[in-house]
Amino acid sequence: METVNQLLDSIKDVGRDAMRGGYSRAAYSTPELDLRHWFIEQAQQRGLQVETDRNGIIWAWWGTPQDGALVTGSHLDSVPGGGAFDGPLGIASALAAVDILKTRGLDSKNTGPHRSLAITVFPEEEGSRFGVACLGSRLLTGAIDADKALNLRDVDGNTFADIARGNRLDPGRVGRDPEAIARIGDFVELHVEQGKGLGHGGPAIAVGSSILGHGRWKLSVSGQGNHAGTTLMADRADPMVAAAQIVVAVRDTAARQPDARATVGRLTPVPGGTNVIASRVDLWLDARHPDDAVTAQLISAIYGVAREIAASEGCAVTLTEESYSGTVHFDPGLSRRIGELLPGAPVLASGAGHDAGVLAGHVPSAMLFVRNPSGISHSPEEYVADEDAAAGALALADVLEGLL
Ligand code: HGY
Ligand code: MN
Ligand code: MN
Repeated sequence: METVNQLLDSIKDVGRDAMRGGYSRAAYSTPELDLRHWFIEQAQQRGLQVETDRNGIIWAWWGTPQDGALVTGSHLDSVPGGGAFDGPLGIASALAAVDILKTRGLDSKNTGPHRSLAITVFPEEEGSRFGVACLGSRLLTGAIDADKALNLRDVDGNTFADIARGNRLDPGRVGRDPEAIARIGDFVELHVEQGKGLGHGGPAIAVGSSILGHGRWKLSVSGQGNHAGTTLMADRADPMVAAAQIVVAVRDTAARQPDARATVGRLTPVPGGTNVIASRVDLWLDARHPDDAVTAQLISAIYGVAREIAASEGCAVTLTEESYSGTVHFDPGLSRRIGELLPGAPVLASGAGHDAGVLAGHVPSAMLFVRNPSGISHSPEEYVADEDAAAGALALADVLEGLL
C-alpha cells in the first residue's frame, strides 16, 4: 500500500519538460500514455477491474460495474510546462483512498449496504492538444458533437480521429454514452486548489461550490507578409503589431470588468521567421466570468476593439469560438452531504474548469480542493505539501465511505 505522496513520487519523472520546466503530458503523448499505464497497473494491483470505454475514459471498478455507482476521478494530462498536481493529485488520492477504505474493512465484493466504486481517468481535460478542454467528459456527455471532436487537429495536423484510432479507439463509436453516464450515481473529484482560497492557514481541504463559466476563442489577424529588410515602415501592414496591441486591449477590457479574467497565453505568427514580416498571427483568448452574459459582452467588446486596431494597422481580424462552458453550480444535496462528512471544511468557488463541471449537468457532481499555499497553478511552481496531500486522501476516503 503506497501513500498518496509515494504514488505521486513514483510518477515525478514522467513527462518532465526540460525547456519549459514542470511537466508536458499532452493527451495521448508518450508521457500521458505512460501515466495511463501506471494508473492501470496501480488499479490492478488493488484488485480493481479496469476497462477503457469508447471515449478513451479509463474506469477502474472496485466491485461489479453497475448503474448508480459512486465514481471519483480526474485527469492525467497537463498543460505545457504544468505542475505535478493538477490532475494526478485526484487520481493518486483516489488510489490511496481505496487503500484506506480497505484498512477500514470495506471490501470489493459488493457485500453489505454499499454500492460499487469506480475511479475514472478522463483524457484531454486540459485541451492542450486538441484545443477543447474536458474533451473526454464532453464526448461522454454529448457536450461536444462527435464529428467536431474527431476533426479537431493538434499543432502537427493530426486529427483526434487519427490519434484515437492509433490508441485503439474506434472513431465511429466516440460520442455520447448514456450507458456509461448511467453508471455514475454520484461523481466526486479531488483537485489541487488553483487559487488562494486555502493558502492562509486553516483547513487544508475545501468543498467546491461552483465553476466559473469559461471559453476559448481564436483571433486571427491577417496582414501583408513581407521582407523585414526591404519593406519601409510606412509600407507595412504588420499583423504582429496589431496582435500586440490586441493582447494589451484584452487585458485592459477585462480589467475594467469586475471578476472577469481574460488571457492570451498562446500566439502563433505565420510563417514565424526572424527576418519575415508575418502574414498572419493567430492568438487564442481564454475568457471567464461568473455571469455568462457578461462573458459574452466581454468578448463582443474585445472583438470590437480588435477590429479597430487591425484596421488602424491595415490588417483584418476574425474571431472564432472554439469552446464554451457556462458557470456550473455543483449539486447542493451532494455538496451538503460532503460538507457533513468534512465538518469545518470551507466552501470554495473554482476559477478553473474540471471534468466534474462537465458532468454536473448530467449527474450529481461535487469537488474537493486541497491547499496549494501560493495558489499558483499551470506552472512548475504549483505545490501541495505532503501533509496536505495526505489530508486530502483521508478526506476523500471519508467522503467515499460516507457516500457508498
Ligand atoms: O483551464 C482550466 O480551467 C482547467 O485547468 N482545464
Ligand atoms: Mn485539472
Ligand atoms: Mn488545469
